[in-house]
Amino acid sequence: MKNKQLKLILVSTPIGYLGSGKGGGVELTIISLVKGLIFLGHKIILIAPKGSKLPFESELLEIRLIDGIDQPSWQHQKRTDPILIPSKSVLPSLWEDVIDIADQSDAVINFAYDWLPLWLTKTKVIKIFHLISMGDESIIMREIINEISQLFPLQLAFHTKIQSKDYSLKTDPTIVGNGFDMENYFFNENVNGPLGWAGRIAPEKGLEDAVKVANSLDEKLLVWGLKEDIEYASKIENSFKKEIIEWRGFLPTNEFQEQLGQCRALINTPKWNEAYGNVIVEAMACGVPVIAYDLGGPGELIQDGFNGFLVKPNDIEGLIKATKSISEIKRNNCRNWFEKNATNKVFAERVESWVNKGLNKKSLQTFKIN
Ligand code: HBI
Repeated sequence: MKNKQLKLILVSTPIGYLGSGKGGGVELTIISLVKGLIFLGHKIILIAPKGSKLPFESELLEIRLIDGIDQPSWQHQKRTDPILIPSKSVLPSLWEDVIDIADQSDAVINFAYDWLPLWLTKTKVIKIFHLISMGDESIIMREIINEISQLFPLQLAFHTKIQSKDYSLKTDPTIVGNGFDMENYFFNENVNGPLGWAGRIAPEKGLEDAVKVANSLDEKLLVWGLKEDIEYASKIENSFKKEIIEWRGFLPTNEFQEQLGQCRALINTPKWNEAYGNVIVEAMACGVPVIAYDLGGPGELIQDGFNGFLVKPNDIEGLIKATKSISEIKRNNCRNWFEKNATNKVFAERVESWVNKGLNKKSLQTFKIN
């Protein structure tokens, strides 16, 4: 093992158990990172809501399940909303468990986009590293993230630079990207497949734009993802000829990647500052080029003309034009980009160096005091 073994506590999102799909991209991030950190030889304690399960076991992994009511999602609250902690909330219970066992660990990594764990950092009771999983969705979250950035700059990380720019931080935060288990994705060289779209079915994901592209090319669109906003989904369906959308549902990774790999392109249409864009990397891992609005994470992951095309946000004509030229993209470029930048091993190495830098800073401080 390259570096000293770390004992790390990873704390999951409180908006649904791991495997429910309610945590969106964070679920995949946590599962991939745990596997990557274990591959590097580190000891992991994962604290997550009851019902959480991982698709693998390891003697280096302990999972602690905590009961409680889901936290309301910031994606469905207003920017000006106060912090809401429902009674019997799982959020404080998760962090009470962390506090109970924190002395057995070198560091804690928080994946929740919530005020409580960020505020806890200020008490210095435990050393918490935060991987922020969204753009700026709430005023009170923006304030506490800015505070932590000033007080504990080495303990804050984002998936992409463009996501971190949302917060106009005074100090440059650590950017760790994201990563997915290479063994779960198989390269598919088929260039004549259908068009695909994947993500939580909700307004901020802009599915209607991709359907307009399929409609104008008079072909179907395969759609994967949790139907989070039912009336949004049916509103789209009712404004087009029924047969355009082929709903494939929220599938486990192995089935999802097998189907996704058959597409000649994935169309990605974020209407918000997407922090990263997991599905974009999953598509590339299968050799599927991505056509995406140049907004948020996708704008940083896609190299226009190399592993996909970037289009001005909301430019449907631009999406259609790019779709017609997608055969210019070599599918190998997509897979190679993934192997170099976004496997869970590469991601785990970036997280490992982020945490080590933060921990060494502490020893540096004690050294100074002595
Ligand atoms: N809302 N309160 C809260 N906490 C989270 O951790 C959270 C969320 N909304 C969405 C979300 N996490 C994830 O789906 C995204 O960060 C990807």
